[in-house]
Amino acid sequence: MTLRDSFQPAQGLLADLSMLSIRVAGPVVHLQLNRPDKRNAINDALIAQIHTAFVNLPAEARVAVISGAGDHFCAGLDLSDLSERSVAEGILHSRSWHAAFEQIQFGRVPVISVLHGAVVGGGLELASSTHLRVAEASAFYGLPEGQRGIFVGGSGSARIPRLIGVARMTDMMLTGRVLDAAEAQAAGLSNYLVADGAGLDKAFELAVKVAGNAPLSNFAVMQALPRIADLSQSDGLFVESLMSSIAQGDEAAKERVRAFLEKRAGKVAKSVEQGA
Ligand code: 1HE
Repeated sequence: MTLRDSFQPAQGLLADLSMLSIRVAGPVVHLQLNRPDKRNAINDALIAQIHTAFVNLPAEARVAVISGAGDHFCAGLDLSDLSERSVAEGILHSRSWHAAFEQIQFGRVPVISVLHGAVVGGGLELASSTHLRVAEASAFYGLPEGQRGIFVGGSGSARIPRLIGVARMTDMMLTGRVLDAAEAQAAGLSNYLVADGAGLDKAFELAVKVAGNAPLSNFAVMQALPRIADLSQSDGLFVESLMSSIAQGDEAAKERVRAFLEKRAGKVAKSVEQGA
């Protein structure tokens, strides 16, 4: 039985998460945006459900995979919510997206997104808050905020330039340029590019690898790495020295190093796949 066949519905969820489908298989939790009739557009209820789900991941989860039901990953902000908001409500709304996506980037487990079809606006902001992005060939990426007369509000201005640079994001927002899957892979937006329909299996394969790492190594990669990148080199190296010695001091690290020295652990080997 493959991992894909062994997923079971998650038990004991705390809140109404009706717009998400959440299933677990061993250490992997799979969350699916489940609003395909609206192309998984994110309204107030769905952003709250995403936040709640990531705060309350099943205890056994060591890694999460997020994908979208239907033909698209996510059409971004539900535009039918937009027109009635005052400026003050708009700020709080944006902050609610920040809180949800912060929980993804700086939560308990690494998160892998599976991107297909439209990955636009807030959908791209969501994808940018995950740690690894697996794209299918059908994926296309846009920031139609510029055309809709608005601005990114779901952390895109902070996260997307860190992936593809301010210049590319400026182009996407000013001109409405849409990147196809190959362009986005070349730009560094996706980590892996696979055939249509192969994204989930690739993500689950990666999830099993990530879940097999020492928890403190994953913690350091998730929590220390992006923060160090935001520090001066001098401050960053100081934090690195602390983080690396904390990780090394953990019994999991000691056992893994011993395993290599005693020839019980694998060597670093060339990848057979190129870019996949
Ligand atoms: C929506 C939304 C939405 C679809 N809000 N209802 N995002 C956008 O500007 C993207 C707008 N959406 C699209 O460009 C297209 O819908 C797609 C390329 C994503 C998909 O096209 P398609 O042909 O598969 O679907 P569709 O026929 O356009 O849409 C199906 C239904 O979903 C339809 O509703 P229906 O009641 O007529 O069936 C659409 O109205 C609905 N739908 N996308 C509301 N986004 C925190 S700030 C973030 C700011 C942003 O994200 S701005 C970008 C918003």
